[in-house]
Amino acid sequence: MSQTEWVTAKTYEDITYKKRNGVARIAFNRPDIRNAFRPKTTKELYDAFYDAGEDVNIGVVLLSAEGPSTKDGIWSFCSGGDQKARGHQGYVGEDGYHRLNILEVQRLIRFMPKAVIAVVPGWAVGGGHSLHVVCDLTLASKEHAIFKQTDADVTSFDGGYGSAYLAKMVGQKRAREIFFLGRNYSAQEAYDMGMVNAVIPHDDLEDTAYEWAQEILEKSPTSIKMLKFAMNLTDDGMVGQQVFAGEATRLAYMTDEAKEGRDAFLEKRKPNFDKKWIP
Ligand code: S0N
Repeated sequence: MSQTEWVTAKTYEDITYKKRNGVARIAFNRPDIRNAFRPKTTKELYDAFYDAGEDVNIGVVLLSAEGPSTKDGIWSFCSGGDQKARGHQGYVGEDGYHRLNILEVQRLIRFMPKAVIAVVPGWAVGGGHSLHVVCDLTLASKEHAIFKQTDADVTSFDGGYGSAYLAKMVGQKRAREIFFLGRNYSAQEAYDMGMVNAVIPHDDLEDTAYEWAQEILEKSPTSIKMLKFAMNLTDDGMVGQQVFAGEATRLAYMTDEAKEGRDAFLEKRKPNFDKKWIP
């Protein structure tokens, strides 16, 4: 059934989660504090991303943000770790333990067999900047998106994808400038550096993201999945190989050879593979 409107998939406190025609939209919903994330937020993000990854009717995920702030009308994507929730060992959850589980969310986005698009309506700062970096594509509001890395201001730094992978994206000199100086960059400047795919008039941002998602949905799902994993592989070491190779194994399961291997074991006989070594 074709859904013409977004339908709430699950209700959370710190995020919203909706689905529409093969697209999932997960959005930060703490606009009054620039969509900073606390452990509760990352737990909810993990839950929603996991659901979107498992849902066979979903092919593309948008990571966006609700807004603007009711206090001052300013838009934000995400301002990273909630500094008010930060203790001396990490970010303190409701159970009193310190965590840094935004990295688990990053890995879910990175290894999800579906395209994830960051939809940036305003500030993308600190860990929020890192999240856009780890997404497959980024679309940014022409008027309101600002990219900034404050990790070195608050001694809460992302030495993984947020910095090292960013350097592969924009080059070493630029990445070091972004982190060492912590300046503001407009959507156009971020586009010129190669970390944004398109600069979109603010009022068209969400519709454009949905349209990009629909274009991707017209492609072969297996191709999108394998291409994402192939492009990840060289930067992800053995884990990248594991993810890519796992899909190769799954494709091999679909061959007559695999069927014969399984059946021979179950029937307690020697397998009779077709002896053609196709180059
Ligand atoms: C976003 C900024 C630049 C916006 O400035 P602006 O527009 O002047 O607004 P403010 O007046 O500063 O803020 C409005 C209200 O929002 C609160 N607020 C903003 N950001 C946060 C935040 N991150 N945490 C808590 N509250 C926040 C303000 O306090 C203010 O509230 P009121 O009105 O009540 O005073 C500007 O706000 C800014 O610079 N924010 C801080 C950005 C920041 O330093 N973030 C943390 C950076 N580090 C990380 O995120 C890394 C975290 C992490 O998890 C990690 C660690 C290791 C490895 C990987 C990661 C990872 O990145 O994932």
